[in-house]
Amino acid sequence: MTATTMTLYDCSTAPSPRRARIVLAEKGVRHATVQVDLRAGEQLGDAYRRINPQCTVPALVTDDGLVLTDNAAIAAYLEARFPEPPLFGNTPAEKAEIASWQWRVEFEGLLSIAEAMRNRSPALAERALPGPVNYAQIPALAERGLARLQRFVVDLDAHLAGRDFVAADRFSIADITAVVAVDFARIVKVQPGDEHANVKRWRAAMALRPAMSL
Ligand SMILES: N[C@@H](CCC(=O)N[C@@H](CS)C(=O)NCC(=O)O)C(=O)O
Repeated sequence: MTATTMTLYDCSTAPSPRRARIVLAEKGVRHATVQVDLRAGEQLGDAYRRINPQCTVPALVTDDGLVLTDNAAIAAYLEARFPEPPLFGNTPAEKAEIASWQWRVEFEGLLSIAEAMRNRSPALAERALPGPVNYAQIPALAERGLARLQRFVVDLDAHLAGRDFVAADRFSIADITAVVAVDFARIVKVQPGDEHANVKRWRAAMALRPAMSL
């Protein structure tokens, strides 16, 4: 474990902070955790707003005084500060392939789940997007999100045929993001089935990494 003190603003049930939790664990970075109660709306309260005006988790307050308010910043910072093990690849070609899949998993996977969930959950009426501004739900977006998500699982399955990792033939940030997306898809009742044997094989292999149980 690296001797340093950082604080992760987390929510144990939410997918976005899980991504940061896994990166911290894979890098072996010791940190404190503060739970933010999203169901109670704590992210919108004054105290948390002072830490992260975007009113989202994760946020990471580093030991050198930075406040990092999204996964992209957190992962980029941790990779630069703690290069081992590399999660963004080593060679230019690896970095490019990992960045490409990271984007695809975010855009086709995570955003589809968010569309499907946030545009139909009664608990999120007026909260169709995270952040300080309220937006009304658009039910058609929930339908589109579900269709996109189902397609994402099919495409991921085809991509993983003959592969052990999402990108560059090595464990990377793209695997972390994909695990979080595939697991959280259950919130809209999408789960890899027998027809997605490659996703299931890859997910079972990922489960051998202790960080993936966080
Ligand atoms: N860009 C952000 C998105 C974070 C995000 O959307 N977090 C959700 C939890 S998964 C959140 O804070 N939601 C608060 C809300 O719905 O009000 C990141 O990935 O770091």
